[in-house]
Amino acid sequence: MAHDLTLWGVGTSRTMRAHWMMLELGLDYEFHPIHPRTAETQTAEFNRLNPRRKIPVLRHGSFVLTESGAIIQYLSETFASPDKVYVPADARGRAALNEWCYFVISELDAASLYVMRRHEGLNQIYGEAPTAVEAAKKYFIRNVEAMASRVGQGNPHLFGDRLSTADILLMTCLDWAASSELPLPEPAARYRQRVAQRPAYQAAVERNAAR
Ligand SMILES: N[C@@H](CCC(=O)N[C@@H](CS)C(=O)NCC(=O)O)C(=O)O
Repeated sequence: MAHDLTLWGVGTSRTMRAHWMMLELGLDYEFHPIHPRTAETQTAEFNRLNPRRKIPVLRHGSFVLTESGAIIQYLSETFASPDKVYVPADARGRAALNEWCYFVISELDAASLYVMRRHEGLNQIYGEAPTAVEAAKKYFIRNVEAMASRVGQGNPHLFGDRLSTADILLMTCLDWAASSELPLPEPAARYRQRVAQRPAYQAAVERNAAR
């Protein structure tokens, strides 16, 4: 492995983000196809990597990083060549990119989709909360509708011709929403279809399904 990169985790929207960025950047990496809440995330070795016992986890040499958003940002900045992934050099460019990233991670992922996941699919751990689930669904729909006018105005991606960390975050949330049967406004559905044509996206879907 030229870059000594190792990734732990498969099978979820958050692990998909890390595989996808690796493949967009053409990186060769070792990966451990471990799933959440399994014996593999409870070992002493994994606990040293991430005491929260969550995936994904990236190791680059001796540097260990958790949090899918931080992982893809680190990879994009460390390995990007300008033709592959959009990485702005100036403060306003970075701020505009961060605006999207923080919006997707906080409003679409943490405050909406993850609330639904915790209290529907994982209710044996986090408890039943039908009112919170209903409110999270409505909150997701409201936020996606509000952002829909800003996707795909003549551009294939959020920031023009090139893919960015924000696209990977948004796309994985739109896929997550679609698999939860949440309605997507037309511009968001078209954006999703367009981005899904990328070969690295398709390769990442396959890798993220590894057992
Ligand atoms: N904010 C974290 C969330 C990581 C996370 O919750 N990962 C899930 C799989 S998608 C997990 O490992 N869950 C294990 C658990 O809940 O104990 C990220 O984006 O990486």
